[in-house]
Amino acid sequence: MRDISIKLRVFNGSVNELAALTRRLHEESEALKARANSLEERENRILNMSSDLQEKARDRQRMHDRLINLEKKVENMVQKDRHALPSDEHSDARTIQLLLEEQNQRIDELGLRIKQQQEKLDKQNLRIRALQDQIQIRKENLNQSVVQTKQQHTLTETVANCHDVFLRGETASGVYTLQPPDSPPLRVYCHMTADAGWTVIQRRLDGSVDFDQLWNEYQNGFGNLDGEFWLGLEKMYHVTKDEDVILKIEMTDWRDEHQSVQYRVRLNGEHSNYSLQILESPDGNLESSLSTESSSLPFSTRDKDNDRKDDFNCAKHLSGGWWFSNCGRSNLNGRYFITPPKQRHQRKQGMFWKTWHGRYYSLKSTVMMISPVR
Ligand SMILES: [Ca+2]
Repeated sequence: MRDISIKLRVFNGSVNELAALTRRLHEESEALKARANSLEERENRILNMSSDLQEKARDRQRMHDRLINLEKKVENMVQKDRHALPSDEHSDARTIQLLLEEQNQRIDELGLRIKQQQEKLDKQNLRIRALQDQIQIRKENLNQSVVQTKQQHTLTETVANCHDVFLRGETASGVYTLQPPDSPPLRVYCHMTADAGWTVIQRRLDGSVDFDQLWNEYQNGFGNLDGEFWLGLEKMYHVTKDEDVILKIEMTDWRDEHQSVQYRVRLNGEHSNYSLQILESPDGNLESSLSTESSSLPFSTRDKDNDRKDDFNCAKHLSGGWWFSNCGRSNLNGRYFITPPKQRHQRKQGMFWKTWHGRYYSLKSTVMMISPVR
């Protein structure tokens, strides 16, 4: 029994071992099954992937084929094109090239011609400039001679007296230089009015200049043009030059009253001792102090007695120089008296105009002037 129980125990142990082994086998079998499943899944996936890849490979092949077809088509087309237009295009291109070459050649030629023309123009410009310089020089010379001619013309023909100065547009009284014909330039005082220029030949106003002078001084003139002066017989003659003039004499007395007389006269030259010829005189009493009995009255000074009184020297007896007739009518070149002298023989040496204030009244101021007859 013991054996049997031992055997049973052994058997039980074997059964237990078998059971364990069976469990292990079952577990292993399960694990193998799971692995097999997993492998199957993988295989399926790989199969799927493989078919995808195959599909893609086919697509790629199709694409490749299409590309090759396209390339062939393009090649054909290019070949066709090459063969289609060969001669025309080549000839056109050649023609165009030739045309371009010709154009270039022409442009080069034109450039050369332009350069030559430019050189010619430069030379002509230089010549023109030289000619312009010559013209300018001639112009300046011409202008200079025109100015000189004008000046000569002006001096010799037009500015013979103050009225000429007035006619040239000068309206201000003052000292001007005249250039009468055949005369040296003359400095004179011009008295300008609204309608005329007067050449002043004598002015007395303050006694600053001694008028008791000799022939030579009366011939050439003395005093100051801006103040008291006697222009001079020779200058008066050059200013009038054998032309009739208006002689105007303005006088002022010590009450500042004014008188004025006018004559149409001619002032003659040295050959007649600068005689005064009164051509026209108003009939008034005032004017009679300068009337002449004869055709003309020569000028007299103390050292040159040309008066009408044979046994008497008017200038010596009175004073200064004047167109004396018989001494007693007038003498505006007499002595200047601010206070009249008491002595009668002295008083008659003054500046007097007999038909205004008598021969013993010495005037305060006088102006004598001439202007051409208009
Ligand atoms: Ca005499």
